[in-house]
Amino acid sequence: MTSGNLFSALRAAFPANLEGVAIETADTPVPLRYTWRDLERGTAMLANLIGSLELPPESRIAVQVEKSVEALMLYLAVLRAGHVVLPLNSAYQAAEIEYFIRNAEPAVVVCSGANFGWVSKIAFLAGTQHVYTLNDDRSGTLLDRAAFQPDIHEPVARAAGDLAAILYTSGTTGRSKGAMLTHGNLLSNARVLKDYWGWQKGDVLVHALPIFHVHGLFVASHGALLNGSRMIWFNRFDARAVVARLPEATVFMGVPTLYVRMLAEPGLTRGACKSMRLFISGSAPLLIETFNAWRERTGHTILERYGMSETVMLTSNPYRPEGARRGGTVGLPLPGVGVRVLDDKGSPLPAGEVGHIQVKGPNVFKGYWRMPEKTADEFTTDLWFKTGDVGRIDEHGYVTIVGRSKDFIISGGYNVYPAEIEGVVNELPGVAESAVIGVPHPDFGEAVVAVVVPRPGATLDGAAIAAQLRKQIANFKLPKQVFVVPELPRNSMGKVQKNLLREEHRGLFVR
Ligand code: MLC
Ligand code: AMP
Repeated sequence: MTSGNLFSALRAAFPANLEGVAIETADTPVPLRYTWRDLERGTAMLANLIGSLELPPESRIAVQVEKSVEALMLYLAVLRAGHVVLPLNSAYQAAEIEYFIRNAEPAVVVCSGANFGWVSKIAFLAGTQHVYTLNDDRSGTLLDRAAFQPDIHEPVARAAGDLAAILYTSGTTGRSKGAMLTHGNLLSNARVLKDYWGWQKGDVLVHALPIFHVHGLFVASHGALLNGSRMIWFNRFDARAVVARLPEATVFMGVPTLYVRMLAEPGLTRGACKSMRLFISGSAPLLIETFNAWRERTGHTILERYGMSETVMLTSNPYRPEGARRGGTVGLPLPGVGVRVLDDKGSPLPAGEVGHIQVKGPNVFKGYWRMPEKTADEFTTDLWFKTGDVGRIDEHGYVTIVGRSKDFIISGGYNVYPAEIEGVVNELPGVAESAVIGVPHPDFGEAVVAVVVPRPGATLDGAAIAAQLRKQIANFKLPKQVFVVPELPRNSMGKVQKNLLREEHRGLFVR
């Protein structure tokens, strides 16, 4: 039987002799070079360690660690061992982690050594049997244990419909939902992108994105691995250092903030980009100013694409001809992906009209983990997934995203849900109510801002609120500014008018 295990497909693309460098680190104290054989052996040893735990099929393995090549190997090893990876943003704080662990009930949790105290307490209380540590300097109990394992391992057979990963995405109401992605979802998408973006022999990817979300973990890593391509690997994004390595590379992927920061580097020149074949942007809207400035400076046209945790990649601007890449649009539906735009009543709209974007395809997830009602709500009766994005498709098939029907902010490529932050703020002593909004920001695209109303008789201080929130939520969700006001603007129905607040504060960070 041919296994549908995603790992096996990626492994099949490694060079036959396993020689040559697969990944070279760019920001470790000394450069580390991992050969294809190192990836093969390292993932085998980790998969054997996981196998030795004799976990039930499709056990969840939650991972909250700093980025490293070993963290990527752990992801691959979980696939190889036939279990389900649960990648978690390293910025999440205790309350956030507790929710994910209680909800997903992972059999294994891997965290950084620095967080072992509080993470292991949460995990053991939630019934997790095994907690390991993994640090970005190759230390920790995970690798210590794996070192005793054999370096040969037969990938566990998986069907295309079996779970490979659960990615938590927040909702406008209630808590985060775990989007269940299958081996087939991820592999079909990776294969389509390999072809669509013209991955070729000799490609070298600069990998500078975090590996706990779709963009860095799936789109970037799978792209390089499925093409047997070398990666220049950054554990942290540093614009100057990345620009310095472009002359050795051919492909780069980033969220718009990365492009904005690289444009601020004088070293970003046509010469520095001479070997580059493709610059890809996604996860948040790329401003047309950035698109144009990049073309002017480097001679390259950024290819913008659109995707989601629930669906991996949906649309992309064309690879060829380069002139067909249209700034301000997210391009055309990828082969095999259906994209349609509907009005509020659910009727299809003609080309050019703005409505709700719905999608269908082999890339679309299996549903939300243990939330059948939420899953049912997000699909139409004819099984199209409601993205929550609002946009239009022009007569040539190009999709433009103009807004979101869900209330969320995208800050530096990370989604922030106002309802979640408001929930935390409203619990603080002296707070009557709050409204969290996104306003334009030159670096992060949008920045989080909170407007807070005190209870009668209470005195609140914006800076003190921000300091308190820092202990409770991931740093990228923190309001960059907190305003204390006597009341929130409301319409005649009593609904908070966030549009007025956004208008009032839209000049806070930009002119
Ligand atoms: C960091 N900070 C942020 C932030 N990232 N604030 C708002 N939004 C963000 N995204 C703040 C920190 O809280 C901290 O504040 C200060 O910036 C410095 O922290 P840092 O960790 O040193 O920041 P830096 O390394 O500069 O990170 C910025 C960044 C990072 C842009 C490199 O956010 C990033 O890697 N973003 C990529 C996100 C991504 O991969 N998204 C893909 C999702 S997948 P303080 O106050 O503590 O100093 C998806 C689907 C799809 O959406 O289509 O791809
Ligand atoms: P996430 O749930 O973190 O995967 O974020 C997915 C959301 O990011 C989508 O629903 C879009 O709103 C947004 N997104 C992704 N790519 C783009 C893009 N190129 N332009 C605008 N928004 C995007």
